[in-house]
Amino acid sequence: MVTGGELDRDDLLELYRRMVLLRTYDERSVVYHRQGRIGTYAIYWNHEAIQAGATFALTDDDWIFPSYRESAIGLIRGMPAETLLQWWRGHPSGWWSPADWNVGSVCVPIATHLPHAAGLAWGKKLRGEDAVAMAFFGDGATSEGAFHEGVNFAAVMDAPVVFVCNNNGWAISTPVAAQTRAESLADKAVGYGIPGVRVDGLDVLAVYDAARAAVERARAGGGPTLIEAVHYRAAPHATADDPRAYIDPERVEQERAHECVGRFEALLRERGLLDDERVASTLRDAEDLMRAGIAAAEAEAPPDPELLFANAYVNPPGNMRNG
Ligand SMILES: Cc1ncc(C[n+]2csc(CCOP(=O)(O)OP(=O)(O)O)c2C)c(N)n1
Ligand SMILES: [Mg+2]
Repeated sequence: MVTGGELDRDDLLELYRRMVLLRTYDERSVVYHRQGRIGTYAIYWNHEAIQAGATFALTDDDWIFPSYRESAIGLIRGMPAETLLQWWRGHPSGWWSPADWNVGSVCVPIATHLPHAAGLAWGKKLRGEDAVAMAFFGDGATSEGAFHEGVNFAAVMDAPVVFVCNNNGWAISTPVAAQTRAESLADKAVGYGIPGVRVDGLDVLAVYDAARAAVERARAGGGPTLIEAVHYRAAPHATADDPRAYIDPERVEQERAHECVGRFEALLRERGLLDDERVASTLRDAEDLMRAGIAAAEAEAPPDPELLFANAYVNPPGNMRNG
């Protein structure tokens, strides 16, 4: 299905640029990890259509609440690559102030950022501001108490939140069929009295359309929406995972063959909006940004180990004091 009807040429090319930027960041990060230049990294290869498509429906005043799977989402707001890389290097300069970018801290504890999104959105509403919060989480997150608390609270308060569930079929090694008896994760919306929408998570324009409708509804006072973006995890859960122990490699190969960036690129070529030259220059720009980002991250002075204890103890125990 080709949608995104109201997007003009510049919008479509910007959306493509963001997808390529996200893809390049992800692929380079896996290399940097193997080179020992960043720590364990959560790969999001083939999740770019969800991340770029959903956030394309936001304005810069709207807030984004990422999980570790959307760790680089700040790129689409112009956040420096070195900041994001430093996060994975465990360097304190990787912790940005959420208010600087309207991007919440990367949440590793599953679903814990959903109540944050609900609270922020409710607060905005109480203040008469029309900002929307968009929270990203996985299929596994829908089994967590914080999912229930966040979605229920947002629904009851008509808080302007868009809940974007990336259903990639797996919570590490737990398949979605072992996660829930619900036929679809979007069905869970019924229990909260809010709309639930299911989209193809590899179709960036379908994701955008669903997000745009949800954002409009939220901004108009209609409350939250749950979007389930369905796809299939086409890479390991993270660099520390070996999925050969539990996944069918042939299925993964099939998924990789119709990955989302190439799919959008083909559509734009068909529409005469993209040619080889622009494809190459878009990729080159993204690679340059990453090269500069890792160089800047590595040029930074190592953090002071004392920082580990700052704000943790009024009186550090004896075994944590120097000498
Ligand atoms: C509260 C909590 N429990 C367990 C974990 C360990 N853990 C890390 S990732 C993950 C799977 C999450 O799967 P899903 O929500 O589908 O997101 P995906 O990684 O597939 O994007 C788990 C259980 C965690 N980070 N936080
Ligand atoms: Mg998952």
